[in-house]
Amino acid sequence: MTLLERSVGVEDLVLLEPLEEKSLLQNLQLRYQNKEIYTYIGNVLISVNPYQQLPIYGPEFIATYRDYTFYEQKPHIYALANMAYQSLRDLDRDQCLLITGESGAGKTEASKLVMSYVAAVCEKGEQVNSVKEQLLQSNPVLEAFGNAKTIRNNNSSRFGKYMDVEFDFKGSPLGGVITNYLLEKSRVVKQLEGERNFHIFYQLLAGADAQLMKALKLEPDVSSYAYLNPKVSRVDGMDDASNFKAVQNAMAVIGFSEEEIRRVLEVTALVLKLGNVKLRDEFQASGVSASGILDGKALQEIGEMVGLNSNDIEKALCSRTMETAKEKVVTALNVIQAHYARDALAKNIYSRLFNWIVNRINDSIKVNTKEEKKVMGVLDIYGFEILEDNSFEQFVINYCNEKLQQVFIEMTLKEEQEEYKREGIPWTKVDYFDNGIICNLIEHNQRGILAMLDEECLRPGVVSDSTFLAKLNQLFSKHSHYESKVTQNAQRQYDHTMGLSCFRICHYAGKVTYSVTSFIDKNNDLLFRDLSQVMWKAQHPLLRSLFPEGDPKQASLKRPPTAGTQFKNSVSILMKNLYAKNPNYIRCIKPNEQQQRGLFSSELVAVQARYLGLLENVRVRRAGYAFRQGYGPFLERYRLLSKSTWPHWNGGDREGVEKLLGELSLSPEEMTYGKTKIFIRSPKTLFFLEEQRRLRLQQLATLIQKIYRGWR
Ligand code: AOV
Ligand code: MG
Repeated sequence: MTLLERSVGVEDLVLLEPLEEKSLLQNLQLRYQNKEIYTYIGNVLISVNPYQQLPIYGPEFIATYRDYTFYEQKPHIYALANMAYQSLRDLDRDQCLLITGESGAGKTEASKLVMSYVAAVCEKGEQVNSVKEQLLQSNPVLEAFGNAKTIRNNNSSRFGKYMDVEFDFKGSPLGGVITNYLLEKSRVVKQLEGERNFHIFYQLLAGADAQLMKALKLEPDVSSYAYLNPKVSRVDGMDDASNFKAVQNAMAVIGFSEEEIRRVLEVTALVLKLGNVKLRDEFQASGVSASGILDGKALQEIGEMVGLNSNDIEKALCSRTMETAKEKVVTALNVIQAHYARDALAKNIYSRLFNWIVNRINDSIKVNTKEEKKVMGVLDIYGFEILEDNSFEQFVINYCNEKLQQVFIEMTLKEEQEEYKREGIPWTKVDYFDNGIICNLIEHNQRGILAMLDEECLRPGVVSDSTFLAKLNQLFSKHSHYESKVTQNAQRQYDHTMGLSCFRICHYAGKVTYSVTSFIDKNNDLLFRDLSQVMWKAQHPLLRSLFPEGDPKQASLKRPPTAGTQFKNSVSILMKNLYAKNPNYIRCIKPNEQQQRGLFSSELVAVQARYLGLLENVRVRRAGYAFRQGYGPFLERYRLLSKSTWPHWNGGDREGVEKLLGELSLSPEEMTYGKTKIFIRSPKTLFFLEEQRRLRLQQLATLIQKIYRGWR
């Protein structure tokens, strides 16, 4: 164990003196500059993104960490993975790994490191190896379809992912289940400046061979496609062409047939082509504005590829059928509405394709045995986002992070409490900021923002984003975590940074101003029936299967829940799942906005440290006993400090520790003897022990040198 190495800061922030934000940041910075990216708060791992490949991963390091307990080696993600895996295998406790942090902080990389660690240490065997491969290969596939270059991260996950890996009694993986959360589908049709669409589009154009390009009727030039931003066709250090091969290969390993892979690529190509379907104004004889196809080539190609009559697609894009009990009324869409319908269709096809891919992977990795399973869940979800313009997507992403923070607070306290109980030590209550009030503001069944949004979406009559906002302003004007221009007006506190169509939530991680524009639309997430019906008519089996509601026999289907409600429900299932497991935390930190190695911006890290509640976390950990360790490892480390235990000790571990500490004449309030662990109250005592140990080692080294010289 090397808990204290002065030159690189403390390895466990619990040992920080004095305990304040400044020293915490200095410590992280010092470690970062020494390429020590991992630091603990007790059993919570903090990871600062190095933005460079450090020589600390791979088989050699895995071999080291698998043989030691948590504190015996330098802090490392392998140590955390090992602790989780061992307690799953040996103690039969289902585990979950919660990886949090903002965009680009290193969550996805962390989840991959954990998975590769577990894959490396579990048992080998043909069957197991094939399951492992499938689980590992799901990553490149999901990243190709669900990740994109954003301003913050060249490989940003644009969906949330929770993966349960299931193991047998020996700890060998049997398979798993992936749950995905709300893909950011608006990216399909529009990206911010400097950002790209999902990787797969560029991979396809760069990597498909001539034959495939011909079959899909694609051109390699990114600028040929309206949905792709030609200014950022490439990403530094990312080889789209070779990634395309890797993705196809990964799909094959998972078990996609050649035909399935081909179908997936056809649907992907279809989305690209939809963007090139240009529409134009047309006027009907009555003078009503309508629309039509400007250039039929893209539409023609789509029709041929998926077995649809291009006139049928045109009709569905340019008009809308309203059905009442008695009659059907067809209204023409103007060119803006028709473009809107086209984009809605593209987004829907793509996000449904993504869900289909996740389900297809799940079919392959599904566990079919009835025998008892042990589960390790790994959560890698999009981080808290504060953009210049925040919309519905940021609202749900931040809501999810708010919930995760709640889990974190409750579970760290709970775990602390339970450990005390297990060890037979009295527990004293700790005060902390409870973000339940913010969660409630958003999710309360009758009076939460999501419920208000649903009420507006389902209410007959004229509804709009502004009627929704008016409702919020009326209901929450006095809420301590809600602000808007109107409510601020009432208090005569003008805030010129906030527009009239905005509301602001004081999240645990900071204030975020949301623009309500499109909230109703995005929550409704409805696709005109004309579009789903025409898609269902396609001969293309995959495309057709994505639009079951287009089947006329399904005409009376109930309206699906709104996007917000679906999200809330899946978050609630996720929470239940997490609460049922033993949590392990990885708190990822982004050291700079430039995505550059070696740069550590204290201001940026300070903000993250605050909202990750690092200081609070250390306080909770120190409120009772700052440090605890099993009697065995503790004795091993410090026994050289006592004559009774050095050089030989033949008694039990606990007696050894009692003898040792007794001899050092430390104050008795400083420590408590638990059932299996020694608990030490203040870090100072540990500093003292460490210092004594260092001096003793020096003494011993000098002694050995003397003896050695004497020999010569
Ligand atoms: P994220 O998952 O937290 O962001 P990533 O895991 O994608 O962030 O990390 C962003 C980039 O940082 C990676 O592509 C790597 O280049 C680099 N990186 C992260 N961790 C490491 C590491 N341990 N070693 C080397 N490089 C690393 V987001 O999905 O955007 O919320 O939404
Ligand atoms: Mg990610």
